[in-house]
Amino acid sequence: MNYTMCWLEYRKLPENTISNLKDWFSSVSILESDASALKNEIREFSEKSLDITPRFHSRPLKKKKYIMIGSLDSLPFGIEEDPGEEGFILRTQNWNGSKILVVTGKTKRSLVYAVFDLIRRIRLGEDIEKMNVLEKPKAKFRMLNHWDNLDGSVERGYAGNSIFFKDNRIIVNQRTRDYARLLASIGINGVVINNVNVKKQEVLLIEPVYLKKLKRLADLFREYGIRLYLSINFASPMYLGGLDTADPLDERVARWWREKAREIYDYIPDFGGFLVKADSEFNPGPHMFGRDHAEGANMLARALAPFGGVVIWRAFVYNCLQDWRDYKTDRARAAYDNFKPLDGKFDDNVIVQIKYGPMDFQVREPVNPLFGGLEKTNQILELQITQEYTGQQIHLCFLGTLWKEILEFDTFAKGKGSYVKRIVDGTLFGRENNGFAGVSNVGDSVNWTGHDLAQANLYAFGKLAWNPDEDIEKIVEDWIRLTFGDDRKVLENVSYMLLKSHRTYEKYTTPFGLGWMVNPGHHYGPNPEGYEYSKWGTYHRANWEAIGVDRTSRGTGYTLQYHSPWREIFDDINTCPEDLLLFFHRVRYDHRLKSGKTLIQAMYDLHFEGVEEVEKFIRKWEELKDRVPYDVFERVRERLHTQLEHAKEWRDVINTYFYRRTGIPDEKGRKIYP
Ligand code: BDP
Repeated sequence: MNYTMCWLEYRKLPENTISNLKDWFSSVSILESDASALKNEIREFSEKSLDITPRFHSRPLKKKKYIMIGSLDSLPFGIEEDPGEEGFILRTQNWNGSKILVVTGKTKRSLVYAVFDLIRRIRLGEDIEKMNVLEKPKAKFRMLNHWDNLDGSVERGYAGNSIFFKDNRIIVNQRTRDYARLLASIGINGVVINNVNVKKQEVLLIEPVYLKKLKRLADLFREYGIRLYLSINFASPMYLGGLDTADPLDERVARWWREKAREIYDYIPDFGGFLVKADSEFNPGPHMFGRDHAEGANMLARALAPFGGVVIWRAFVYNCLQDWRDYKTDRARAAYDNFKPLDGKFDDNVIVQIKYGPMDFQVREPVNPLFGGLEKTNQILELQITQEYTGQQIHLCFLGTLWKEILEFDTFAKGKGSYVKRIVDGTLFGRENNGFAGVSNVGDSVNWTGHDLAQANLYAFGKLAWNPDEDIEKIVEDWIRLTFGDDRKVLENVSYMLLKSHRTYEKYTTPFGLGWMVNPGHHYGPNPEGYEYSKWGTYHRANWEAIGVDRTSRGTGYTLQYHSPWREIFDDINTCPEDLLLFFHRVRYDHRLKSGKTLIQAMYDLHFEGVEEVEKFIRKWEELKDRVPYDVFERVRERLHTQLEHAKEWRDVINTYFYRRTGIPDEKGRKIYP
């Protein structure tokens, strides 16, 4: 094996812990047939962490202490609580003269989750004798989206090549299994393996040549409770079926999709469904045929419905060639303008997948007003785990803190308490088919994520999707301890770095909700006007006296897409949260912030501060030499140094830009341009 196992790296536990656990793990009774994934995991853990090889039995035992694993139906006694379809119970109790740790749930998938959770708890030091856990995931869909191309490249991938594709072939190997283990251990239950941009030459993925191998992949995923999904090209009936249209209301098109669905399900009976990027950034969609998104999505949904599949339809729809001369055009409005009128028109097995903000995964954006705007539509919150605009896994940027803020945002859709997390878990509007999607940050690099510490983003995504109420500090702490062991110093320093890193990145790049000052195309590194005069533009319209787009009711009207009191709060420059000030308002550089500083001075200060914080991260990391594995230490250290260099570049380019625009010098007399 030439890659690490991230938080599943089972290291030997301390001797006293081992002696307490040996009895429990030496014989394990598994009342399920076909439990190889469970057995493998228990064996792997026991051998590596406890130095024993467990024996498996298919019946209850006569033994003082042991672990009994089985679905609720298979247990020789009743259990009152209802763990739901995917939840589980871990409980130590007396039964039939033995002390047993019962590991149970309703479904195969729930048992997988239970076993991973048991191992996790033990590794974190929980007492097996006192185990009493009932866990249920809050949201039904907990998915990863891979933007992997069939040729093996990964769109916006910063961790090497695809783990699923190489030279137009599908890979199924030990690494695929290990990936499934990683995902199951954090509760992910669905994976879209191919890019949302399905190029013409990639439509073949839903043809038998590929379905045979996809079946093998799906079989492997299934052992870990993961369903396979595919991105499709809306015009497939034209490319593959020889039709002259892909009009969703044309019966020939609908029939083609019905037959295609049947064919796919013949190979993969529990196929999850389709992810569709339609009428967006040159991808075909129903608009091409004069139909709307609901008509497009429902047609596909009806083809999948007989087999239990879903259509996940992305709300990332905007005019990417907007006319930048037109002051009224505002990309921020696009998702809401496109989808709000369709609320209630989607079938039950359609889910609209919405990016967290109205633009495109900037370092900070307001929460997309479709959350709270849509009441009668299933919704998935789309987050970007891959760090496209947040440092491309060269910069340390832990995103869990940002995601937590998004989830805790109160939309006021049904009055106070209408949090985003209650929308995505389905409870606010009483919807079942809701959840989370994260654009994966994984590739075939040795550590899966390029930056070793970016593994924390993947981990935190899964944990928040399972339970958005969990404290982000706790998630970080667990990840560090599972990954690096129990060294206090490591815990202290790494959690300091992770929890601060997003703010730090924001400070030296684009604070105040500005976003976008990146190099066009690849999106790395500073370029203050990179998108300013571009057809793909998103504009800040800086001149000598002010910057920002007026998105208030007096401007583009974007604030009106929010419920009260947000529309009023965002509308007023005095109440608008300052970290989103330039998203909502056009602001003079001499505008006084709450701190008493002018906007321009705060801009300078934040950029200097951001760089100083990176310097501090480096000091914190240096202290961990010999406390974390040598190769990890070196890899992270190297990236931190690159980050520092690039953070300085950001600071200098952005500060110089503002200095030259305004002619206002830094009050503190620091050197602004190199
Ligand atoms: C943008 C990416 C682009 C994706 C697009 C999307 O730059 O590569 O195709 O989002 O989400 O962030 O469809």
